[in-house]
Amino acid sequence: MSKVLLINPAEFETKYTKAPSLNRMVFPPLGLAYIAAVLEENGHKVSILDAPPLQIKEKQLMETVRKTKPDIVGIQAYTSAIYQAKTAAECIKQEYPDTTVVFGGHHPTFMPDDTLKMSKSIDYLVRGEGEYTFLKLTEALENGTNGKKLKDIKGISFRSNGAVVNTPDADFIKDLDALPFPARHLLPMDEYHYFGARREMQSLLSSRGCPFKCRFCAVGAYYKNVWRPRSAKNVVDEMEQIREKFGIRAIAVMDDMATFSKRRIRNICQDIRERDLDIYWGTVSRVDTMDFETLKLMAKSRCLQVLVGVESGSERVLQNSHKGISLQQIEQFFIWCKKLGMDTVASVVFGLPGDTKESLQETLWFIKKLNPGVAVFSAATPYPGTPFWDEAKQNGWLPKETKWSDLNMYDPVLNTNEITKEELEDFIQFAYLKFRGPKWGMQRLYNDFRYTQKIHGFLGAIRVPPLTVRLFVRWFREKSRGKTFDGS
Ligand code: B12
Ligand code: SF4
Repeated sequence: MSKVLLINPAEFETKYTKAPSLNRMVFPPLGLAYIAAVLEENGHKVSILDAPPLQIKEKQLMETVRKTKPDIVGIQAYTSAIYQAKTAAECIKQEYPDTTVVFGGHHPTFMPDDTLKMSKSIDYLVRGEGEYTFLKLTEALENGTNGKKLKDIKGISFRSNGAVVNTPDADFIKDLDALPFPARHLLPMDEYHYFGARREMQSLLSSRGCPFKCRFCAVGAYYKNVWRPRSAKNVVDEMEQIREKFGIRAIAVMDDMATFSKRRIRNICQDIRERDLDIYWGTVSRVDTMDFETLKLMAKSRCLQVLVGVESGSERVLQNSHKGISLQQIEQFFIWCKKLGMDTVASVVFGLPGDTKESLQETLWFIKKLNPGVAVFSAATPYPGTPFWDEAKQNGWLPKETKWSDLNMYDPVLNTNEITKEELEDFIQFAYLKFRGPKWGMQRLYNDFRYTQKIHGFLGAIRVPPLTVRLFVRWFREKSRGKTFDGS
C-alpha cells in the first residue's frame, strides 16, 4: 500500500486572475479524482489537495505534505500553471528528497523532454489518460523499480543515464463505464461554483475526447480525435450519487463533446425524468450536433444552461480554424435555446489565425446579436500539441520572451501580421465594455437569481444579488476609469 498525495497546484497569476470576476468558474479536478478512485480501489491511501479554490500557494501546500507524508506525489500540470507545479515539486523535494514526484496532464504529455529538463525535482511524467498508467507506476515503485520494469509501462517518461526515456503511448481506457466514479469524498466539496454567484455545483464527464479537429484545440490531439462515451445509465447513476450522497443539485456536464450522439443525450434526459432526479444541469454543445427536439428534451429534464463554442463571428475565420460550423447554424442554435428558455454561454476566441481588426469587430457585433446570457472572451492561445501551435511557431508569431505562464487565454500572446498582442488586449477590453451594460447587468442578475432560486430555494437565492451587484458596481467603476477589471 502506497501513500499518495495528488495536487492541483495554485493557479497561474495574471492581473486578470487577481481581480474578482463575474465569469470565474471553480470546477473540481476530476482527472485527479478519477486517479484517486482507481488507486483507492486498489488499496492505496490517497489524499487530494485542490489548491486553487482553497487559495493555497505553492509554499503553503507543504502543510498538507507534512501532514500526509506521502510516498508519491502526483501533480496536475497545465501549461499555464507549469511554474506553480514546478515550485511545488521543488518545495516537496527539498524537505522530502525520498518522495517520488510525478507530473501528469496536458503540458507533460505534449512537452515531455522540456518538462523533465525544467527541474530535477520531477521524477516521472504520466502522459495522456492517467488512471491505470499511474496505478502501474505506483505499484512498480512500491515493488522496487529497475529500469526494465519502468520501460514496460506505457505512457510514462523519466530520466535514465542523463537522457529522457519516453515509453510508447498508453492505450485509451476502452470501457469508461468500468471506471469508479471520481473520489469526490476527497475534494473540498463546498468550494465549487460558477459564474460569480455562489452555487454549490459539481461537474462530471459523460464522455472523453472529440472527433472534430479545430486547429486551436488541445483536446483533439490529447485524445487522438477519438470520442468515447459512457452509457446513459452510468452517467445518470453518477448524477444520482452527486445528489444523494453529496446533496448537490447543480451539475455541469463538462465534456469536450457531450452532445456528439443525440441518441445518447436523449437517453440521459429520459433517464433523469424517469428517475425523477431532483437536479438541474448544464452542458457544453456544438451547434451542429443538436436539433430542436433534442434540446427540448434537455430543457424538459431541467438542463438550464448550454455553453457553446461560437469562437468567431467571421465565416472566414471559422473555416480557417477548421471549426466546421456556419454562422447560420450558430444563430439557429441560439434562437432554439431562447425559445426553450435555456440560458446560453457563448465562448468566443479573439485573434485566431486570419483574424483582422475588421473580423474582430464582426465577431463582436455577431455576439451582441446572439445576445447570450454570458459571453466568455478569450485570447487565441496556441497550446503545444495543436496545429495552431505549429502554425504560430512556423510563422514566428510567438515573441521569444513568451513564458509558458503567458499561455493562459487571458493575456494575448501572438503578434500576427494583422494584429499585435497589445492591440488584441485593447480589443478584448473594449469588447467586454461593449457587451456589458446596465441592461446586461439586470438580465444577469435576474438569471442568477432565477437559477439559484430553483436550485437552493428563495433563501439560497437572496445571497445572489449582493455578490452580483458588488461585482457589477466594481466593473462599472473600472469602466468609468477607462479600463476593465475582468478579462475573463
Ligand atoms: C473542466 C476544465 C477546466 C476547469 C477545471 C480544471 C481542473 N481543475 O481540472 C477550469 C474551468 C477551472 C479550467 C481552467 C483552465 N483551463 Co481547462 N479545461 C477543462 C476541460 C474542459 C476538462 C478537464 C477535465 O476535467 N477533464 C477530464 C479528466 C478526466 O481529464 P484530465 O483533467 O485531463 O485528467 C486526466 C489526464 O489528463 C491525466 N492527468 C491530469 N492531471 C494529472 C496528474 C497526474 C499526477 C497524473 C498521473 C495524470 C494526470 O489523467 C487524468 C485522468 O485520465 C479541459 C478539456 C479537456 N478535455 O481536457 C480544459 C483544458 C484542460 N483547460 C485548458 C486551459 C487552457 C485552462 C485555463 C488556462 C483556462 C483559463 N484561462 O482559465 C485554466 C487553467 C487552470 C489552472 N489551474 O491553471 C486547456 C489546457 C491546455 C494546456 N496545454 O494546458 C484544456 C485542454 C482546454 C483547451 N483549451 O484545449 N479548466
Ligand atoms: S473546440 Fe470543441 S469541437 Fe473543436 S476539437 Fe475542441 S472539443 Fe472538439
